Amino acid sequence: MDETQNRPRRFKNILNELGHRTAFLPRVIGHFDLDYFYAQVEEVEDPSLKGRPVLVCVFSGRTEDSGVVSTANYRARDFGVHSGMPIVLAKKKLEGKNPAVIRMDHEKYEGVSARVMEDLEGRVDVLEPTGIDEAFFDLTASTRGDYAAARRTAESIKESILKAEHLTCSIGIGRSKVVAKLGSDMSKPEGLMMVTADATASFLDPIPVEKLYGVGPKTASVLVGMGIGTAGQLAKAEPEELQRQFGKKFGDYLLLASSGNDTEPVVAGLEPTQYSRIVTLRRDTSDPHEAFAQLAEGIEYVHKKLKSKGKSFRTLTAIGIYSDLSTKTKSRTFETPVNDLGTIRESSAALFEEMSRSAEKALRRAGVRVSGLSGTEGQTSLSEFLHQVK
Ligand code: TTP
Ligand code: CA
Repeated sequence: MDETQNRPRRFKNILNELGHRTAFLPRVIGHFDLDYFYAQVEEVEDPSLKGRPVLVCVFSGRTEDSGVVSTANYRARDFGVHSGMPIVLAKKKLEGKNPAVIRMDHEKYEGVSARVMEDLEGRVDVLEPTGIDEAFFDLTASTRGDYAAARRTAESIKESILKAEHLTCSIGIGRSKVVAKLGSDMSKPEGLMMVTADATASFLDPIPVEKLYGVGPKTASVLVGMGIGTAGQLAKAEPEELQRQFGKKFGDYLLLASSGNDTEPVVAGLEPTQYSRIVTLRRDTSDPHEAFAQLAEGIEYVHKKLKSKGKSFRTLTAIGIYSDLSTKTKSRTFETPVNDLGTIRESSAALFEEMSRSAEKALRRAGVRVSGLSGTEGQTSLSEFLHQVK
């Protein structure tokens, strides 16, 4: 068994303390990403779905089929279905293919995500979750810069997640975050791609610029307009020209990223993917207004949290826990991120109103949750900055 498996926490702490001694080692950075996450979780729960196209959807509730596909399994993607596609269109593409159309259950995926991240955290030197199903990690210290050892750790991660959750994932390993992320993207699904330091330049050379972490469609089209279509061409661009076009910070980043020399460290910390508050009502009630009035503080708490972290959200969820302790939720997803108090208040009031129409029992507790967070202001790191431009 290799030494990085099930490493005791004490050993890990010592490794972290020795972090500064890794400065002379070649960096070993990984990127972890679960395959077709929501849909795969549903397949695991209901094995009869295997082999069928699976759509996990957010229903808007206007008509039976109004809403969008949140994610689709690969079988469905083969027929041109993708995230964000209207359900009606996805169903049309899958006519006669016996698709399974499943309502998104965010709570369930958050639970799986938390367990996966905890497992990962114990197997790497530093873990930086960047979304519900993905994370960067650093293995420089524990592997002492050895890519063969890194491969063994990556394999043990894959095995562990498969055994514990029956989920497949893809992992990329390289000397920078950009290279690691490309590795997991390009090896999907069930992939493992290692790009050693020596192979980095030839690996990056033909990569289209829009595939680079942090390069969104807008940046890519400006670059293409400048005659720069590949990472190889970008690496040879004039620094001043890039700075003029994109500003110093992002211009310099583009140059480093395209040569696999981006230096941003993997920063530990579980970024919360949601904020929520649930309050116990003074008495059980079936009146949504009475319940909602008591949630005012909870809503203010969530709003304050968003403001202090400089975050916006896309999904708002009203949570009702009834006198028999059953739970019901109702969500609304906004097209663009929002974070103002008025929107949270009005939308959650509407969701509670809607929820009360179909509830038979009295409410005991009421809550609100915001998720699908993205940075808005006061960015402190390049990752957050990139998260925005992506
Ligand atoms: P992704 O990692 O982008 O996608 P994925 O895991 O479904 O597929 P892949 O195998 O290509 O990694 O997103 C993770 C989850 O986030 C996804 O399962 C559902 C959710 N999601 C949305 O709800 N809406 C979206 O537009 C996207 C892209 C993802
Ligand atoms: Ca994924």
